[in-house]
Amino acid sequence: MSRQVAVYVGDSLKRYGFGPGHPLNQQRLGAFWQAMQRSGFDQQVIVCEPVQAEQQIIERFHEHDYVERVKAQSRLGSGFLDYGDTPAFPGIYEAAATVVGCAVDATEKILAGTYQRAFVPIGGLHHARRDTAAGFCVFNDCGVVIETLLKHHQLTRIAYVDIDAHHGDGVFYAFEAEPALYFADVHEDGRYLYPGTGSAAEIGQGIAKGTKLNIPLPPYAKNEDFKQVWNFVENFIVQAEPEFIIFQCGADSLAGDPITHLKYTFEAHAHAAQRLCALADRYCAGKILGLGGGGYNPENLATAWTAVVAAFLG
Ligand code: ZLS
Ligand code: ZN
Repeated sequence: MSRQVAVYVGDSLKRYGFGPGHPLNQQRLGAFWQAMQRSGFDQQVIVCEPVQAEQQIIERFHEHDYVERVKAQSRLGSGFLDYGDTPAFPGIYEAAATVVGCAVDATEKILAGTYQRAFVPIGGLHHARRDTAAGFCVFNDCGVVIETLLKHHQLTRIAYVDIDAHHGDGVFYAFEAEPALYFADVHEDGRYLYPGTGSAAEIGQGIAKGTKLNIPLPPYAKNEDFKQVWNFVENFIVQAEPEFIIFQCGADSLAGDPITHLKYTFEAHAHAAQRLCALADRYCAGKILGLGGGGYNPENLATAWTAVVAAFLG
């Protein structure tokens, strides 16, 4: 089996962006790839051309009527898909479907053994719900990947680890009662930050009680605070014994992000990625999918995501 790492980059993925005045703009992919080139890692990874997901794949997670609504707004090219964070633009359907396409393609190839690990920089759109967009997220690629692993590959133990500053509410509430999804999320608490959910008391519903771990940190938390709680995440993954790990590594938890208040450095991301790779090697033959998530300071996202790819390379 090859130990190679795939990274998805290309213009069709770059199109997922809301314009120059928006935190989630089209400059982000370029900032990441430039850092990859500066460090020479671009030569060590398999560069994958982005692919657009078929509608039926998106509908593994999303409701048909919602997907049709995104298509209609995409043709119109104006208005909002939520309450003011997620503006429609012409071609937004194709751009959002491409994020899903890359995440699902990566998942299938990891499962097939084509490569062991993959990173999708614009993926990790963890706020979208089955029936609506939310917080810059049109289609929830994480949710589509989880449904794919559950329903199409019959996995029974999947780990989803999310270190974006914002709570992964779209993933959490969609799978709150699903015992096969072991969900761990370290995020800034909701006192000043969207979406305001993810208290430590939210541990899952019904038979899924205990399969969810939410760790809210106070604003201004640093690397040391992160590393301290990371031990809980690690113990949680160890007892889950996952068959596949999904890592949403949002870089908006670094100091200098314009819309959050956490104060990590890229070392938090490097630490999490290294430790998750070791767990992936132990439990799931190395199978780990990295999804970029947020990050609205270009230098931060470039260093944090490059550190994740470096850890994936070993
Ligand atoms: O996790 O805080 C909010 C919600 C609002 C305030 C902003 N207005 C526009 C809508 C209502 C309460 N939303 C957050 C969403 C954060 C999404 C993070 C995504 C992720 O990192 C995963 C990819 C928010 N924070 C900051 C903004 N929105 C925001 C800042 C500046 C602007 C410009 C463009 C748009 C409107 C003006 C906008 C949003
Ligand atoms: Zn975020």
